[in-house]
Amino acid sequence: MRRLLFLMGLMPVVLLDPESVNALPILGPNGLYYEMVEVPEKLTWLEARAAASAATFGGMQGRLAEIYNQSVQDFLESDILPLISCSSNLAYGCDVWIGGFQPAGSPEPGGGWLWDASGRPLVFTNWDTGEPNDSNVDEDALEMIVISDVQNGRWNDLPRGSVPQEGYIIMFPEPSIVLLLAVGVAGLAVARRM
Ligand SMILES: [Ca+2]
Ligand SMILES: [Ca+2]
Repeated sequence: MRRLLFLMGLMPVVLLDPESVNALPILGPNGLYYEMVEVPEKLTWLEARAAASAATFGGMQGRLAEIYNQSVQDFLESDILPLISCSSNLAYGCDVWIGGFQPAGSPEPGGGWLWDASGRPLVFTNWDTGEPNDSNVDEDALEMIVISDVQNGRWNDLPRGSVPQEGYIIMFPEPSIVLLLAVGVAGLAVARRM
């Protein structure tokens, strides 16, 4: 019974959008968990951001996924992207939101891009050919192209509050908690040496 309760505590909880289809979070190469959420009726980046921030897993709060290096990009392509069925849009494939955005006033189309939860700049990028292009005017949010010929996992800029897409990727825990843990571990290491 105690084991069952423990396992129930690790089940992901998403408070918004009961129509979504949640895959189980999977541990990535950087020690964070990533979860694919498919939303057949589609949602905007702002809606995905709110849903990811309301999701919890094992007591950890989620945020839209952030990708700092190639190993996480490779992991998402091999382990997370295959978990979306794209059943609502098989003819054209489907795309998912991740946590990058471009603050107002940034040089277009490529300037100023940040990760939303951590505030870190996009150093590693995986833009699709010709992207970012700001083509719809105010394409200031980041998405991954999941199924579209050979474009699996490439990045594209789209508007934040329109042009809804078929899903989003959550990361657990949110980066501010990771930072606190890292500072705590570093503090312990220093304290032990003293
Ligand atoms: Ca833009
Ligand atoms: Ca674009």
